[in-house]
Amino acid sequence: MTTPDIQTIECDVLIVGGGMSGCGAAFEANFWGKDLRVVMVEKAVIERSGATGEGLSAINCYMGMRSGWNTPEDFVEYVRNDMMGLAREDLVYDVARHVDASVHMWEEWGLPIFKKPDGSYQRVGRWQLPIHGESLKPVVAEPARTALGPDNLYERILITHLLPDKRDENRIAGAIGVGVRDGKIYVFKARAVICTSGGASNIFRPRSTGEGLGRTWYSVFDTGSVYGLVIPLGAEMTQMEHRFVPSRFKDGYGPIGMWFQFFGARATNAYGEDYTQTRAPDLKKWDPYGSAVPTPTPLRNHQMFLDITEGKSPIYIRTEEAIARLSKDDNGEFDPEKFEEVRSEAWEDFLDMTISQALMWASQNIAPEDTPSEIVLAEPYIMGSHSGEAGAWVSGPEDLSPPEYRWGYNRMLTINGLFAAGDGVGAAPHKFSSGSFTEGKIAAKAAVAYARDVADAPQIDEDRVQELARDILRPLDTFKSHSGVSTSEEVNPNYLMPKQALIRLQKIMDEYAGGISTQYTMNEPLLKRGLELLTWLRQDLDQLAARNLHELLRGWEVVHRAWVAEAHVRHLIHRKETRWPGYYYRSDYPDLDDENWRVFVNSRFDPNTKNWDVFTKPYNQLVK
Ligand code: SFD
Ligand code: AMP
Repeated sequence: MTTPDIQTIECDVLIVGGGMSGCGAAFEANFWGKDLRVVMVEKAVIERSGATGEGLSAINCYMGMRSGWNTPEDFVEYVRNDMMGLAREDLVYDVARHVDASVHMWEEWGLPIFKKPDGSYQRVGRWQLPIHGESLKPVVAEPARTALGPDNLYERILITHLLPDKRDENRIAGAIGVGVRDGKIYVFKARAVICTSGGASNIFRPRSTGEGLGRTWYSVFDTGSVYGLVIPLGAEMTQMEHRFVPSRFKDGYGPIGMWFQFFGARATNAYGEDYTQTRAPDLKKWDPYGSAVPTPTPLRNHQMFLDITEGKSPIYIRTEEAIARLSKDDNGEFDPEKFEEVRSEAWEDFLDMTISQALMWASQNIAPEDTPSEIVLAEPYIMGSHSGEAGAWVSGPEDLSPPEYRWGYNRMLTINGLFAAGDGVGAAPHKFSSGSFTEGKIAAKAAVAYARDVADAPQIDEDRVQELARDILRPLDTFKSHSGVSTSEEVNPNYLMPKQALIRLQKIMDEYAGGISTQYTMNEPLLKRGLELLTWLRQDLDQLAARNLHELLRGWEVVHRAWVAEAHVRHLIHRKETRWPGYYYRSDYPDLDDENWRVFVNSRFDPNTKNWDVFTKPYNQLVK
């Protein structure tokens, strides 16, 4: 048995994850808590970690208040419709009123934003700004690194568990994890913890297989840790049944927003029909949301879905039409200079953000000015910052939240001293990069206040730490003890490898919880059977084996993903309606039921009894 080498770090505020919201939290915590020790722990290196590590080509959440473009009220209305009636309006408003300042700060830090000749920002759609965003993450990470200082940033350490206080299990005391370079166990003791460790890709079997395995839309490094850390501690969750099914360029997963809104492209089916036109009558059934402008994201998917299931694939995004239109001068004549500009913007859109899509174009001889590209509906992602709203149930801001949405500090979970932001916060979607960073700032200000207010220092149960340390390293021991009984290291009756566990998880979710192979469709018996299979998978995860520290990291990532999967299925079972067609379909409850189900579905896993409680919380309309 490996003897754990344990190092303990004490601090006031601990930030778990250095992505978009973690960097916002670090910057802000330093501002309000100059006299406090603020520590960040990150499993990778913050200049390229998380969803924006590859870069982005647009900032998708910007109000433009100084230009009179939008108000926070407008944004709440948009988000409410896009979520088909269900969002925490206090949280959405809170992000909206602060997000522009974050974007202006990024520009000061060096982020190039597309400008018009008069110096004003160009726009993509109503809320989006085009950027030269390949280096967005380093631009945002550098001030966070500086704010923390060299002694307070712990990189290449994967947090596996959060730690409750020894005297009060409803209070946070820190976190524990493993160094993925040195194999040491790190224990962080903190008065307040902000969990910002990201949403979940690869819960469902992805469309990519074989040579493309590992390519997904959301970052493969977003392993649902923000949920996998807070659920086992007993935090209340909300809207975990919600998922985001993005329509994306086929096989490279290139985003479509810039194409639809900046380049003004259409999508047509194999027979040249525009499904947004031909399927307009199909939206009626989903009123009042079917008539909303713009059409909510799930319903845009639903229209495409209807064409696909009627056998009208492939669906093409008409890049060639859009480029031809944008390459004309004021007299409607072809303008070679304009053409070159648009063509380079088209390539930059992917080279900035989804490089593999540019590679797909190159490998398939696609010149976007000549050839349309296929788009498809991808596998589901569980997340809270994009067009998905899964996450923790958090306390809202004091000036906006009704009593049932407020029990303490802003963005604090139902565990005292534990905060979240970005993908971690539920029912507050459409934050994207800029809103996640902003929410990190909001959470950090409150966490600093909590760390100051809480009288006594946190206490960690040392026996529990020893036990967890052994558990964390166990996959290495399991491998050492049992490898050799079979010819292949990867096939062994005594253990399963992280990759095998991941594929098993994805197969269960795909087939029983509405993935791509079941056309996003499910019913209660299927979900219950899936839950049974997940329970057995969860049992087998105790037998994970790891040949090295890399596989140890992958193993714990699967454990976090399995928590996400279980929460997702339990919530899906509870909501007896189809609220988001295009994201999923309940064949046993095929209709939207606003009368009974315009409520949040919440849950809590009890760490003592190991039971789940799933229940509803009221929706409160704050913006008329
Ligand atoms: O085109 C642990 N996003 C977009 N946002 C935009 O503003 N514009 C876009 O253009 C967007 N698009 C887009 C986006 C993402 C991706 C991958 C693509 C395209 C291809 C969304 C945003 O990126 C997203 O909303 C935010 O980044 C969310 O922020 P946050 O902080 O919730 O998550 P993160 O940034 O992934 O950071 C998580 C961090 O945690 C680390 N981590 N560290 C320690 N221990 C553990 N156990 C950990 N687990 C995770 C991670 O390494 C990471 O640093 S488009 O599609 O619309
Ligand atoms: P995407 O690139 O698909 O992630 O989209 C980026 C942003 O643009 C998100 O806020 C989307 O909801 C929005 N968006 C994408 N396509 C459309 C569309 N056809 N109409 C309105 N909004 C869109």
